Amino acid sequence: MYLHNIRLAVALGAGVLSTSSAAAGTSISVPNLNTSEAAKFPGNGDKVAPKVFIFSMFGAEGTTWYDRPEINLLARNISVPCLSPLFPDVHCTEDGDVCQVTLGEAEINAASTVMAVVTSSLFDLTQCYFFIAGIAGVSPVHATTGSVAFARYAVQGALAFEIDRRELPSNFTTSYFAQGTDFPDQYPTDLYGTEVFEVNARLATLAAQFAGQATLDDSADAQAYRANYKTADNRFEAATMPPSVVECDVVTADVFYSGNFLSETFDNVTRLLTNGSGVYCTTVQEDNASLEVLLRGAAAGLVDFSRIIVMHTASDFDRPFPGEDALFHLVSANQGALDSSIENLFLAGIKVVEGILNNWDKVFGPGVKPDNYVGDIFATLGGNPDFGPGRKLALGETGVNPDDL
Ligand SMILES: *[C@@H]1O[C@H](CO)[C@@H](O)[C@H](O)[C@H]1NC(C)=O
Ligand SMILES: *[C@@H]1O[C@H](CO)[C@@H](O)[C@H](O)[C@H]1NC(C)=O
Ligand SMILES: *[C@@H]1O[C@H](CO)[C@@H](O)[C@H](O)[C@H]1NC(C)=O
Ligand SMILES: *[C@@H]1O[C@H](CO)[C@@H](O)[C@H](O)[C@H]1NC(C)=O
Ligand SMILES: *[C@H]1O[C@H](CO)[C@@H](O)[C@H](O)[C@H]1NC(C)=O
Repeated sequence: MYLHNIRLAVALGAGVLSTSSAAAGTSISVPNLNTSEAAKFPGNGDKVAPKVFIFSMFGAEGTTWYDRPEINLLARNISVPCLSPLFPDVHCTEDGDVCQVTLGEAEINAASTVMAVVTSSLFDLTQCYFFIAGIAGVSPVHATTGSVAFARYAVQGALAFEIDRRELPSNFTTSYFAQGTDFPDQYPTDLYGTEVFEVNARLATLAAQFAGQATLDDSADAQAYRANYKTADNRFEAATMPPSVVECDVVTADVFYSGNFLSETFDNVTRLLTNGSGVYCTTVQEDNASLEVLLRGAAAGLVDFSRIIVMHTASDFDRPFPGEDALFHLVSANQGALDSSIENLFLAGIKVVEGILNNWDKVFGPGVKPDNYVGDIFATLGGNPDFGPGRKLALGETGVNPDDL
C-alpha cells in the first residue's frame, strides 16, 4: 500500500481481534481451529495445501477478493497464531486450493504475518504459488495509474544513510546514500541481505500474460489527471496512456516518499543495487520483508522460492506532474485511480489465479523452471546472483565467515 488516503479503508476492512494464542513453550503453530475442521481439507494429513496464496497488505486489498462470483474465499476461515490482530484469519476456498491473508502494512507487519503463515503447521506450502497483490505508487516514466505491474526485482530502497538536506554537503544530489559509503550512488559496503530479491522472471511473464486477458477498470478522474503528465519531450509518455499490464520492478521503503528528487533517488538506487538490470517502476512498503521471510522459508524447505509472483496495481504517481507542487500532489490532489487500482487487483489477479489452477497438472504443479537467478544477495539458496558482490564478499561484509555456515 502506498497511498495515505486509503488508511481509512484499513479501518473499514479490519476484522475482529484475534482470540488465538499459542501455548507457552510449544510450537508457535498450534492450531486453534478444531481438528475436525482441519481434517476436511485435502492435502498432507490435516494440512491445507493451497496452490495459490494471495498476500494483501490492507483491508480493501483483501476485501476486493471477497463476494465475487468467480471465487469464494470466505468459504473457510482459518485462525493462525501471530497474524496481525487486525486480520487474524487466513481465508480459503472450500477445497483449500486458494487462500488469502491480509498482512498489515509496512515491512514489520509484512514480515511478521508471512513468518506466521510459513511456519504454521496448518499448511503445506511446498507446492504453493505465493501471489503478492497490492496497490503501489508508480513512476510516470514506465506506466500509468490503474496499470498492473509484475516485478522481477524487489529493492529495499530506504535501507540507507540519510542526512537532512540542510546539513548536506553541496555536492550531494540527494539525502540518501548507501550504508558504508560517503557519497550518493556508491555501492553499499554494509549489506544486510535484504537489499535485493530476484524472483522467477519466466513466471512473472506467464502471470502477466494471464493478467493481459483482463479488461482493466479506469476512471474519468484518472484520465484527466494523467493527461497532465504530457510534456514536450515525452519523458512521461507512459503516464499519459491508458492502464496496461507491464513488467517492471518494485522498491520497498517504510518511508512513504514522494516527489521528483526522492523518486529519482530510488530509481538510481534500483539501478545500483540490481547492477543496472532492474527497472524502477512501482513503490510499496512491504515486499522485501515478505520476500525475506519466503527466502528463509525456502532455505528451511517449507516453500519454493521460484513460485513467487509480485504484482502491483498503480494507485498514484510517485512524483507530481511538471509544474505541480509536490506536497499538493502527495496529500491533496485527486489522482482518481485508487478505486480502479483496487478493482484491478481482482480483475487481473483472478486471471492469474485461474491460469495457475487451469494449468496445474501440466505446468504449475511440476513448476516453472526459472532461467534467471532467484534469491537474495547472499545466494542463500545457491546459484550466482546477477547483482551484488557475490556470496563470499557479501557475507564477508557482515562479519560472518561463509565457511562457517
Ligand atoms: C468467514 O469470515 C467472514 C468475515 O471475515 C464471514 O463473512 C464469513 O461468513 C466467514 N465464513 C465462514 C464459513 O464462517
Ligand atoms: C564532496 O564534497 C566533499 C567536501 O564537502 C569532498 O570531501 C568530497 O570529496 C566530495 N565528493 C565527491 C565525490 O566529489
Ligand atoms: C541519479 O543519477 C543521475 C545519473 O548518475 C544523476 O545525474 C542524478 O543527479 C541522480 N539523482 C539524484 C536525485 O541523486
Ligand atoms: C555489481 O556491482 C558492484 C558495484 O559496482 C560490483 O562490485 C559487483 O561485482 C557487481 N556484481 C555483478 C554480479 O555484476
Ligand atoms: C527489499 O528488497 C529490496 C530488493 O529486493 C532490497 O533492496 C531491500 O533491501 C529490501 N528491504 C528489506 C527491508 O528487506
